[in-house]
Amino acid sequence: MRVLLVATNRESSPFPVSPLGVLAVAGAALAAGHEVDFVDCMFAPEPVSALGRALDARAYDVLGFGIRNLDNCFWPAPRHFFEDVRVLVEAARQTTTAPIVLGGSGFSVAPHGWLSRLDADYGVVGEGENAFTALLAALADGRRPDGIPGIVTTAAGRQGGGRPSRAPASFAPSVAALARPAHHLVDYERYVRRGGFVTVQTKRGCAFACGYCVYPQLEGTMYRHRPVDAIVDEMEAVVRAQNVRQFFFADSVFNAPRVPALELCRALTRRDLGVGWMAYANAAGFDEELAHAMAGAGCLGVEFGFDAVTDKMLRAWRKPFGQRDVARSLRACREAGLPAAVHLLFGGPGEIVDDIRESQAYLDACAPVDAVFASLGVRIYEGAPIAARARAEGVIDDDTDLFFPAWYVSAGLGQDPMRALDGIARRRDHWTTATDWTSRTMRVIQASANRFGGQPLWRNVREYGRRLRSSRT
Ligand code: B12
Ligand code: SF4
Repeated sequence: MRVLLVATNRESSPFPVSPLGVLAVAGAALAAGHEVDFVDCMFAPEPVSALGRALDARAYDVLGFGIRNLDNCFWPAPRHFFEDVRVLVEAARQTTTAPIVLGGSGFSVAPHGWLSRLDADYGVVGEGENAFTALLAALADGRRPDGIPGIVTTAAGRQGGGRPSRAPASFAPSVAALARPAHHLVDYERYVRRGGFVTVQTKRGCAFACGYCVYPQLEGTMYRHRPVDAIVDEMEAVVRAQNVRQFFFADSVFNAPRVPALELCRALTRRDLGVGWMAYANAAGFDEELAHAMAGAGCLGVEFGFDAVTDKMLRAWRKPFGQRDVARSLRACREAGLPAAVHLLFGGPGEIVDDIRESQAYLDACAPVDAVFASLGVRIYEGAPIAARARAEGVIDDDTDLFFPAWYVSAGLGQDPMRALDGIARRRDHWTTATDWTSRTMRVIQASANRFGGQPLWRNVREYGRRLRSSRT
């Protein structure tokens, strides 16, 4: 079959993210013997025209649209990506009668919301490799794609009326056998020049169940590891083909489980590809041995998604680590010379302003970090544990359409929680909040840091903070 895959994402904050999901599906379709063309909307001045040119050049049997983001999960300045996708799907509909398939993480968090609003034929919930190739095989044979795990149809989406309901995702029993993502379809140099990376996954799944998180829904709750050599081979192939050396491991949590992460670091050190990489980590089992192994393997900096650092809020979010693990992780980075940033998520169940103060005091007492990103407001997604709590508390009701953002912000943070958070965050140069990220000055700084700053982009946050704070006083 002739397949056109379109990566619809154009979000450039915090940097343009390369379309690993679509490349994974493209790799699987190529391996199954299909012809695949690709349109990357990220840097296209006119995405609809770019799509139109591809459709004019060739007739396709199937069109696949990759939807990475539903919205930007950002309470103080929410942005929804429905319109970006709608114009593309409508333009395609006017040009071709080929079946249209939607997929991607932004699709999978709200599949019925998308299918009830767009004139598409099928959606793939969860992993795309097996589901999409099975769908292609069925369409090629003229069979109805009934019973393929992960495939939802527009009719089902319409019945749902966009209302909260979940479709079961499909997960490959093993990711070791999946085809390699079709990295050759992307011009990585353009991403890297703007602060981006080549994205690679080392495993899928998260075995934890933190209160707001949908990652286990998207990737499953069982860890499925890729063989270490296959990961390093994949990176080496990209380095050889495109001479780019900046990588991001897009695992939900790089360091959990710990032993495969250590093994990967050792393999990277042995193979000495001259690459630099970043990853998201948490505090579970993060220690000096791992920090040293990561630094030796080319890690440029660790982003810790702690979300909380007080015992009370770590418990409230059901995080799989405690305060002592936080302190140990930060000390380990310090000792290994690894730059570290901490992400905190304020506004969780039962949180009060004193908890923000306590978080700051606790981090002050730990080994210093380069940056603290303090977010406020929790995006409520269907199926995440917080959705049930928000319903029970009357924040949302059974009819709330979570395709559009709804937020949980603890009432204990008062009438103006942003102001409360800013008041505390501004006492430290390396703490930043949405107020900084949305300021014009900061956006200009971000754009130029992405182009000229080197990685990690956040390593100069303390300096920017000092200047911003002094320019305000
Ligand atoms: C790593 C990551 C990041 C890193 C990216 C680093 C990098 N260089 O890639 C950082 C921290 C920068 C980041 C930023 C953001 N992210 Co993020 N990120 C992730 C994460 C953990 C993994 C994404 C990934 O690459 N997965 C690996 C690939 C292989 O999986 P995949 O993309 O899902 O693709 C599979 C399927 O979806 C499907 N598929 C994909 N495309 C297609 C196309 C077709 C046609 C078909 C049929 C199937 C299909 O098949 C693929 C293979 O199985 C996910 C959470 C998760 N666990 O999925 C969130 C996630 C994708 N991010 C999300 C969001 C919102 C963002 C931000 C907008 C804001 C934020 N809060 O950080 C920014 C946007 C950045 C941008 N410019 O677009 C959301 C998206 C959904 C939503 N809620 O809107 C997720 C799901 C997390 C969440 N909160 O729910 N992110
Ligand atoms: S927040 Fe992190 S550790 Fe917790 S469930 Fe989500 S991905 Fe897993």
